[in-house]
Order: sequence, then C-alpha cells, then structure tokens
Amino acid sequence: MEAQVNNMMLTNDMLSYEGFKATVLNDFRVALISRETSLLGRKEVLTGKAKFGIFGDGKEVAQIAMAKCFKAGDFRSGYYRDQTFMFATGLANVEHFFAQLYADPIEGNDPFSGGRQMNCHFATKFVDDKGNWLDLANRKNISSDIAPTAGQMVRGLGLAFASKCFRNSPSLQNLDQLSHNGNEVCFCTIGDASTSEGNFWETINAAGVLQVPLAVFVYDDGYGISVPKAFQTTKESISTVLKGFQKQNDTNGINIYRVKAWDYAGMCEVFEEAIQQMRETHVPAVFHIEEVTQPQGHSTSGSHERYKSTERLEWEKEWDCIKKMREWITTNGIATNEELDQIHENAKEDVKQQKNNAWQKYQSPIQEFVNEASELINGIMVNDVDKYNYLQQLAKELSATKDPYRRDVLSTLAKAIQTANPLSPGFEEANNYYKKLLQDNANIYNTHLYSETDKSALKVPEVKPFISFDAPSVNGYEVLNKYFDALFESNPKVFAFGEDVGKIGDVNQGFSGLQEKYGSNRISDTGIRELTIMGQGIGLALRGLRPIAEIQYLDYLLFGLQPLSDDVATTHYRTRGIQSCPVIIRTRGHRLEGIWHSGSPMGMIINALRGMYVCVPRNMVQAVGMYNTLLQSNDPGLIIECLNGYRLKEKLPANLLECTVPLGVPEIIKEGNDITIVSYGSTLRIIQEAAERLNIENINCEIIDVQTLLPFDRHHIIIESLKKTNRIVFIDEDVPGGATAFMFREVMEIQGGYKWLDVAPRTITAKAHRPSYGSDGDYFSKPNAEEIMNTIREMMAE
Ligand SMILES: Cc1ncc(C[n+]2csc(CCOP(=O)(O)OP(=O)(O)O)c2C)c(N)n1
Repeated sequence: MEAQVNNMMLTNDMLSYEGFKATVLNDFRVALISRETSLLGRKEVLTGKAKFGIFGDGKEVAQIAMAKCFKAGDFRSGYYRDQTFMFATGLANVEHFFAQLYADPIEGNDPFSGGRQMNCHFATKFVDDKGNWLDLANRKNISSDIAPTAGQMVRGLGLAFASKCFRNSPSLQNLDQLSHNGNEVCFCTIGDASTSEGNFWETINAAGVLQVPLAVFVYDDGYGISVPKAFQTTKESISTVLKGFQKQNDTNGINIYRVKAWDYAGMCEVFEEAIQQMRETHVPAVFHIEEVTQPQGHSTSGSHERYKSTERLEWEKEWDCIKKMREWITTNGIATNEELDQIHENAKEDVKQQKNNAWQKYQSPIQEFVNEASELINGIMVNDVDKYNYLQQLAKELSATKDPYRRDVLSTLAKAIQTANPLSPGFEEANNYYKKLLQDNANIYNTHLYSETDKSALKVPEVKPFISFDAPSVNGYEVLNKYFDALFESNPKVFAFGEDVGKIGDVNQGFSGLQEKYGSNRISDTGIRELTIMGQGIGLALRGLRPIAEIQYLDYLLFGLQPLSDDVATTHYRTRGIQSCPVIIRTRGHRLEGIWHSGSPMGMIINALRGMYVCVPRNMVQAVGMYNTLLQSNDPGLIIECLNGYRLKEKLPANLLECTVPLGVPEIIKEGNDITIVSYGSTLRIIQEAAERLNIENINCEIIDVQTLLPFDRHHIIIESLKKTNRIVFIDEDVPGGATAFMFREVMEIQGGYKWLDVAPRTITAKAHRPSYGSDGDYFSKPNAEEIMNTIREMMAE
C-alpha cells in the first residue's frame, strides 16, 4: 500500500506521519554523517594521517534514495563514490570508513579489504572461512570495488545475468540461499565521465540484449577529474545519446530515467517504482542523475578551483543536494531549522568520535610495536660508545615518531641489529622480535592471492584418467564433447557461454548438441564482446554458480584481459579472502594459421593474471582433468586448449567426471638422460618429433610438460631431471623472453638449477614478430623440429 505526501511516495514502514518524518530526518542525518565524513576524511589526508582520499560528497541524497530500494539478495557493483549508500544500507559505518582510509590491516577494522584498498572501496562477505557460499539471497551484497573506471560495469552485468540464470533454471530453484527466483537487482554506479569507456557501452548493449536486472546509476557531476562533459560525451548528455537503446513495447532494450541529484522526493519515487518493476520484468535501466555537485573536488590529489569556473563553483554551492534537501524539509514543514541544526551538530560529533575510535584502533598495535622495539633496542649492550649512542638514538627517535608505521619499527630494528654484535647481550631478543614482526606482517600483507580455504585448487587430490584396455580412440573435440555432456548433466550450477558456443556448440564442437539437450539458458551464444563475456563469468561465479566463459581464440583474450587482470585475479587478494570468483575461462590457441589465430602470448598472460591459475594442457584428456580440478575449487582459472588438437585421436577415459590434474605438477612425458626439455601445450608435439629424430643420433631427451604455468612446478620436479641431465632448454611459442623466461627463472633461481648445469641453458621461442600465415609462415615464425634439434646438438657438443 502506498500514499503520496509532499510529492514523495510513502512506503508501508512510514505510513504514519510520524513514521514519515522520522524516516526523512534519519535520511537527512545519514546524508550529513556522510558529508562530515568526507570533510574530516579530506583533513586526515591533508594533515598526513592518511595517504589519499576520495569521497562521496555531493552524491549523498541520490544514494539515500537508492539505498531504500536495495533489498536483501541485491548486489551492488559500484565505484568509489558510494559511502552514503553504504552507510544508508547499514553495510558500513564511519569507523570502518576511517579504518580503510588509514589502511588499517587488523582483522575486522576495515571489513572490506583488510587495509589493502584505498578508501571507499567496499565489499561484503560472500564466502565463509571454509570457502562455502553464504546465504547471499538473504543479505545485501557488495561486490568488491576496483579503481579502474567503468571496470565495475561488466561485473554488474554478470551479477544481474545470474538473476536470469537462476530464474530460468528449474534445477536451481532449490538453491534458495543463493537466489529467490532471480528477483535480485544489481545496482551499478558510475561517474558521467567513465561512461566514455568501452566497458560502459558494451555493458549497456549486452544488458539490452540479454534483458537482465541491471540498474545503472550515472552520477553526472559534469567532469572526469578536470575534463568536462564536452570532451567526454556526445551531446554532453548520456541519457540523450542512449535514446536508441530505449525499450519499446515490442522490442528489447533498456529503460532510461532522468532525475536531479538534489531532488530527494523525486528520486525516492522514481527509484522505488522502477526498481520494483525491474525485479519482475528483468528489463535493465539507466538512471541519469543530473546536476550532481562535488563540493571538495575530485580527490585529495588536487583542487577543483583549478578547472571549474567561479560561476560553476557558485552554482555547486547553491545546488548542493544536502542544502536542497534541507530546504525541502523546512518548506514542507517537516522539521524546523533548529531541529535540523541539532541533527547536524550531532552528526559532526558522531563522525568525530567514530574517526577517533578508528585512529585509536589503528595506532594502538603499532604503538605497542614501537614501545616493545624501543625497549629491546635500549636493552642491547655494546662496548663501543659510538654504537651505544647510536642505538640509544635509534630507540629515542622511534619512540618520538609521530603517527608511526609498521615499517618505521621494522626499519629501526633492522638498523639496530646491523649495528650490534650478535654476541651482544640483548641482541638475540631484538633479533627474534624483528623476525617475528617481519613474519607477522608478511602474513598480513602477502596472503590470499589465491583461495586459502579448503576450496583451494591446490588441495584437489589427483585422480588419474582411467583408460581401459578397450578404450575407444576419438577426436580431441569428442573427448570434450562427451565430458561437457556429462558435466552439464551432473552439475546444474555449470553454465557456458561465448561466441558461437550455443547453437553450433563452439567453433570446434566441444558443446555440439548440448544446447539442444540442456537449453539455451545453460549453454548460450553471446555477441562479440569479450569484456562482457568475462563480466558474465565474473557475476555468476561471485554468486555461487560455476561459469565456463569462452574466449573464441587465445589471441582475442586481450579484449577480455582487463576484467580478468583487474577484477578476477585480485578478488581474493583485495578482499582478503571474503569473496571468491571461481570463473573458468576457456579458450584455444598456440598454433594454427596466421597472425591472429596462432598467437601464444603466455608471458603477457601469466604476468597479468597472478591470482588466477593458468592451465596449458597438451591434449583434451588433460584439459578435462583441469576443468574438474578447477570446478572443485574456489580459484579462478584459464584453460588454453590446443587449437590444433581437436582432430587428433585420444583414448577416451572411463572416468571423465572424476579425473583431475593436480595443478603445478609437471609430467615427464618422455624419459631421457642427455637433456631436459621443458615445455607445454602444442609445442610438445614438435618437441616429441625432434626427440625421436635425435634418438637416432643417440641423443636421449627427457621431455617435461609443465601442464600449468601458474602455479609452476610446486614440488620442484624439473630440477631432479636437470640433476640427471645437466642440460636444459625451455621451449614455447611465445615471443623471446616471454613465458620461457618465466620458466627459466623458476628453475634457475627458485629451484637453484644453475648449480647443475654443464652447458649454458637455452630458450627456444617463436620470433618476436607475429606468426606469418601459411605453413611456411608457421615454419619460419614458430619453433620447428629442425631448429630444436640443432640447438640440442649444439648443447651436446658444447
Ligand atoms: C581506466 C581508468 N582510467 C583512468 C583512471 C583515473 N581516474 C580516476 S577517477 C577519474 C575520473 C572519473 O570521473 P567520473 O567517471 O565522472 O567519476 P567522478 O570521479 O566524477 O565521480 C579518472 C580519469 C582510472 N581510475 N581508471
């Protein structure tokens, strides 16, 4: 039931006038709390207590209105302006906010990132400490923010897409803790300037096609840092240029709304109605929030007086959303100026108090380290007077450090230890303390790149493929096709999508016939839009499903790399393990024909994707094992199938659904005594040919398939081979200094391989240029058997 008072929709919980008034005044209070937080936050940075600050001032009222429609089960994929939304939904408080501003790493103080992210980068917990998904359908959910502008768009699309998957999958209806029939909306926030990014346009188009409940709120404050709309947006209005996307009765598309950032009542009404409708229809919407101000400028890094005109600055003061809300309250007689002043005073006091609490909590453990370290340094006894004085001075300076960091303590301790003699009384205590502090802090900062729960991919036990004596030999693609069939039959949480994945079952027929069998909800075609295919994968994975998101060819992974590198690969790290994004990216590559179908840019990939696992199976049976391993874990992974392997015969294992490949465990695929060859993927077939021909010359090669580049040889199997052969060559199809250099470092530096060399180690790679078209282009661009044989002969003769 609803009623209208002063142009504002009254919902059930505020039906009485008292209820209405209390709600409005509470909204006003939250807006002021948020504003005071911004003002104090900036001061904390300018006085040196925090490094950098970015705030949501000017956007408070819009977010208050948005928060009213954000229900349990909903998701937010936003950016760094949303503190008011977080306060209004009760998902953050001011103390949390300041803890993050100070980069407080102590568990629980900054519940969003454990001190790892800049301020205003929020998150809520999605998985428990054992790696199990929480009941997200009954919670308000914030997917962890990232700083790359518009990076949140593709994730938002995926979170909304998950609602569609849940709604359309009868077999998921029992997963009530993850979705209530897909009724959840994903709120996605973005600044007006960031709508210039491709991510924005790709997302809007995909949302219009897919029809998913994505609510995009564009805060239009007219600038992207200093660059005005005239340089950002055609016609200087995002809602104007989006008009062609407007849904009509008989078309798909999106709904477009325009509201004013200072119009509290208007926004409450529009959002309420529109979001409610979206839950039912799944029609996406863009809310263009105009006339937004930015009272303190973009961030603490600069001042907006440098680029805004006096008139603009004056206008911003006049149209400040909180000022306007206050006028609306008094004009409508809801409260007096005195009442509002009192609310403001209380808000200021409250924010100050919570800020002080946060500072206290942040500083107190460091102060303890300072005291303990100073005492220990004072306690070191040395005979040399100069050294003694120096130690005393170090302790004194450390104690006197204003707002000390952990690094001040560690660095002072290190200097003291360096100065003292190991036999000096007190040395050992100081040294032990130093080592412990170093280790404890490494545990704070250097953890959670991958899942550290029972759901770590590294904990999945190996199950070898069972090949019976009468196992049929089938084409590589048929191995995958039979596997995917069994997988989709057995696990309703698995979804696959990508270009040509649906109707024709992917360009190499891995999914052939499966859309017909399992429906276009489970296995679907997408547009040519790698960024948002990744986004679909991210959103499903975050919501507890098991997506396989396909990039048609490895060369096109570049288009989808940004969300993988910035978002997927950092999810565990930047949330300190409270969110997991176990998406599997499926692609194919290494070697076929031409510049853009035979790339193998593995060096680029493994350096961009630390935080994901990178699997490079040599055949499809190994690929199946890798899918199974990843599907049992919470870790995200990329599986690169060999593009030239789909029509090669393989024995079909009897345990397709059970077999697993342990990640980071190389396999010796040919034993030998003379030289160790380290490689992966389709290059191995060329190497095998070279090795067979070298056998005729009595050169006996040992060939090692690393199987996964990330992780790499966890148990140091390669060095054991090198100890036997004393010669090693790393071969792949990447550019010189690409993934071979990575493998080289792992074996030489991490495994200490240099100690076992009789001859200089080598790498054999593709040429630095892209692979030329045709068989001869391939021969002269990629490593070939003769080149490998010549290098090995050279090494044998050395
Ligand atoms: C991909 C990317 N490019 C550039 C930046 C640097 N940057 C941070 S914020 C910003 C301006 C964003 O403006 P807008 O989208 O209007 O949001 P506002 O900050 O005004 O709310 C820029 C260029 C970034 N974070 N990410």
